[in-house]
Amino acid sequence: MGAIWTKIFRNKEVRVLLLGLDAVGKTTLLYRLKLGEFNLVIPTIGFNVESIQYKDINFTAWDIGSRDKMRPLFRHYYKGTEAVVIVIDSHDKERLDELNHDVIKPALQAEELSSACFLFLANKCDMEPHMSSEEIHDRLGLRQLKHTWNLFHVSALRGDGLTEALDWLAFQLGSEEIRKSVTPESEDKMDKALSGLPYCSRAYTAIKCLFFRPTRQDRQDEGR
Ligand SMILES: Nc1nc2c(ncn2[C@@H]2O[C@H](COP(=O)(O)OP(=O)(O)OP(=O)(O)O)[C@@H](O)[C@H]2O)c(=O)[nH]1
Ligand SMILES: [Mg+2]
Repeated sequence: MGAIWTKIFRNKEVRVLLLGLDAVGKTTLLYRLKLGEFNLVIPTIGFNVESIQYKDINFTAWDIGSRDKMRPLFRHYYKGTEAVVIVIDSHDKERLDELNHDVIKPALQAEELSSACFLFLANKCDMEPHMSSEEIHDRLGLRQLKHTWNLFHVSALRGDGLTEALDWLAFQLGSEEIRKSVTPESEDKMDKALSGLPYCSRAYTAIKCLFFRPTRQDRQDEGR
């Protein structure tokens, strides 16, 4: 009964766009999230769309094929989108400017995406060498963004980093389940994680601030 209740009354439907250059791992990511496993994929002609349940959020995820000729068509998918996931090949420095010009800038400037949040996934972090968070921030000018955003290192192939990234996204999209799951114990655990993981500490700090502020407020409210 509890599960049915959650499904009918509490699930929030959210449209998510997966964007990036070709061969960066968008389809691999989509099927990793949908099926929980790695599937061999071929370059996408057109798009793939899948419904992905994560906690109390139901994502309708659109993965758009990204060969050159497809890129001017991205804007036709913007309408109604609440979150944009920009997939970056963190192993490929050479194409960051192309990504910025063809994918990121048009999306950031689009009126339809003005209130969408942006999740940047530095994919293929299982491959060495890969770019650091600092380098990606600097090259893409992320600190100047007016949109809500965050950056996580992930591997769609192995699944690394995806839970943290999805938790952040679901939290931004109003997941009550994530908000309620934060406890003082998990806060302590996060503090320990922060000291042990230098390269993604910025992302963890952001999650920590975002996650814990409302919960602390809740506790204060309860004490009044
Ligand atoms: N090592 C590694 N390879 C990955 C990862 N994610 C995807 N790949 C590989 O990258 C290649 C391209 O992946 P796709 O998922 O087809 O890329 P795409 O972004 O959907 O590409 P288009 O459909 O052409 O737009 C495939 O050979 C994947 O196996 C990852 O995290 N690590
Ligand atoms: Mg694809």
